Amino acid sequence: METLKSDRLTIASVAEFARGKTELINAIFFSEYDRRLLPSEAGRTTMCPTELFYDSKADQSYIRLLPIETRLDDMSIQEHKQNPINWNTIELDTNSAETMAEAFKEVVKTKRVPAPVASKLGLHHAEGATDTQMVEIPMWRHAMISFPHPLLKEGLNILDTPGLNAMGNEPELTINMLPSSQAVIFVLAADTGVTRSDMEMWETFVKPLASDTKHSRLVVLNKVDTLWDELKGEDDIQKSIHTQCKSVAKMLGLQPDSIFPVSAQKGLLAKIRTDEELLAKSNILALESILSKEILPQKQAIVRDNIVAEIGSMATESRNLVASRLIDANRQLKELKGLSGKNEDVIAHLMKKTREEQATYHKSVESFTANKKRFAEKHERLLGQLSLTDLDQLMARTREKMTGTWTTAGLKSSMKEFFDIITNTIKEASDTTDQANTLLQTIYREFHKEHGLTETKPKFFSMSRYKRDLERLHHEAEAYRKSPVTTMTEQTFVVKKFFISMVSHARNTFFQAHQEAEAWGKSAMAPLVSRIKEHKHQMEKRLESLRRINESRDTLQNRIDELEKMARQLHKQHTDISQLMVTLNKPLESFITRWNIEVTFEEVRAFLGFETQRQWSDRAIERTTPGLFGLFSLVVLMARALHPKTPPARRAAWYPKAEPT
Ligand SMILES: Nc1nc2c(ncn2[C@@H]2O[C@H](COP(=O)(O)OP(=O)(O)OP(=O)(O)O)[C@@H](O)[C@H]2O)c(=O)[nH]1
Ligand SMILES: [Mg+2]
Repeated sequence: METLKSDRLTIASVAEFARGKTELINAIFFSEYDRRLLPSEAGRTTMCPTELFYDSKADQSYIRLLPIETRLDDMSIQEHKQNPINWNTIELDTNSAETMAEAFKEVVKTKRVPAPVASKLGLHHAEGATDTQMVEIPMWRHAMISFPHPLLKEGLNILDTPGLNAMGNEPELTINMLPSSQAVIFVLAADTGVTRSDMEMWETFVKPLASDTKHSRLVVLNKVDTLWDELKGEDDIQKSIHTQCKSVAKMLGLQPDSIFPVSAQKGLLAKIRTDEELLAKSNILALESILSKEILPQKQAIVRDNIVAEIGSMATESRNLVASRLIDANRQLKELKGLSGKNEDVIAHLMKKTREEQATYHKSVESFTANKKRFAEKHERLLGQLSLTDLDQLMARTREKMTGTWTTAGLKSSMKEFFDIITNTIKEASDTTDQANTLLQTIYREFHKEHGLTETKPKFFSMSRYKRDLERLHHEAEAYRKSPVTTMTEQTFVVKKFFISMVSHARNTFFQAHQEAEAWGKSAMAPLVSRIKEHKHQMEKRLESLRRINESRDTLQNRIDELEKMARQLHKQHTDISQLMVTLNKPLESFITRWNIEVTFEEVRAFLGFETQRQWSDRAIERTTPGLFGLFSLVVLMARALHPKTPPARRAAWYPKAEPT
């Protein structure tokens, strides 16, 4: 839901520390800054989950940092995000890559605190540290970086994560952020091979994501440059890389060709120096191409779903309406054509028949209204069951109990209680949904039977997605409690933190279910209501035209002509809407292939002054346009030859210009 709403796409990189996650992000996404933008160093570098994105609502680029101390309160990161007050904000000067890289260093800052303070924050530190000993902990719990990089502006979100311990420490990462991302890159390093903690990460955090088909999971074997032995021939090097990929694949239970051997560091270097040979050797481009192949269709699907969700039902609705008008017009036509030459009695009889029909119709509308009320009651009940007020009370109680208890057993029992209650509520809501759906089906069926109108299918509501989500959550809570990660840190603290983020995730699920149920209930009857209105209108019109014909015979042919014209128009409308619907459901490929062309048109207008020619004659325009194109291409090629990297921009003192036009 979140993705559909915001049309964002998240790529997350996950791995044990120092495998080169951050370097990979630098190399793939930010090489044009001609330097290492995000801090990447030997040892632990990234200290907290870092999100890179573009916030179009803010007027300034920024880094927002959530202090580590907020771990002591019971708010989830998601909740903190709603409130900028809790964050330290640094304004980001995007004019120079250097100052940006400097500002990013703030994100990886640490501080030294006495061991008990670290414990209290639930952060892992070396066993047996005495109370007076100082330990190093991250300054920040979470970082959000917004700046107008083109990819980020397109809606790409990048999530850089710290190594294993930190992952275990911030359960929201694993409960919310990773499952809601569209692609996860799991990074291993050729110099360390697959260690125990790599395996643990894989098993705990990455492998389970595969059950969700929406995910792309890429496994990267980084730092293959450590295998570039200069005493060996190229073939031998390739062979040893291949062998390592094979053994990695075996350990992870994957096919050998699903492991990507790359060198992020050399890739970044090659891009900065425009060293084609090194770039090819680093294999970064192959990874990029796979990434875009996997990601683009997802982006397309998101956009398409959005469009279809927005106008798909509208189109269906209009098509049905047009179809019913068409049927009615044809019916009237048949009636009227049969009338020519008949006497007044027949017309009077027809009028009587129509009036009777009208009466029966009114009766059935009454029964429909009664049914509609029954449905509204069911819907009301469903909304009550999914009520956030009740849930909020339950959440408050659960949190209170959890905060009060420091024993794992105590936490377990309050968690169990919480899950028992919500499982039951969801079950009840699901029963109500079934009843409401059945009722809806009956109403539609009766309506069709009585009025013989064109088929409109009711839209049913399903709780199954939410049920599944909560089941997954419950399952994860159980698995997490037993996972080895928890034993590494302050057990109760982490378990507590984890459960609290679960509770807020559960709230989110309820919230979405409630919203969807509400919208559904409101629109479920709408097609029938509009059909009734339409039908009423049509019957009145029929009576009206019969009356007019009864009064003076010669309007009959006019009326027939009128109806025929209307039928033709309706038929065309029907075809148009059907075509629109076909287009809507087609992949966006044709649109994407046109993208380059459209961009070229836009740019030649903006920069080369196309369409603003001074000549008057068409032939002169036809001559100069290709001429301009050709000239422009030459200029570009010459500029490229003269300045292979960045062509200098001529600027005036009053007009700072970073790039040439
Ligand atoms: N030789 C070599 N070194 C690399 C490569 N990629 C990254 N490194 C180095 O490995 C070290 C760790 O890289 P990072 O990008 O900080 O690793 P990380 O996975 O983000 O680590 P954390 O942030 O600590 O979780 C740095 O010194 C990088 O320069 C590579 O392809 N080859
Ligand atoms: Mg890092």
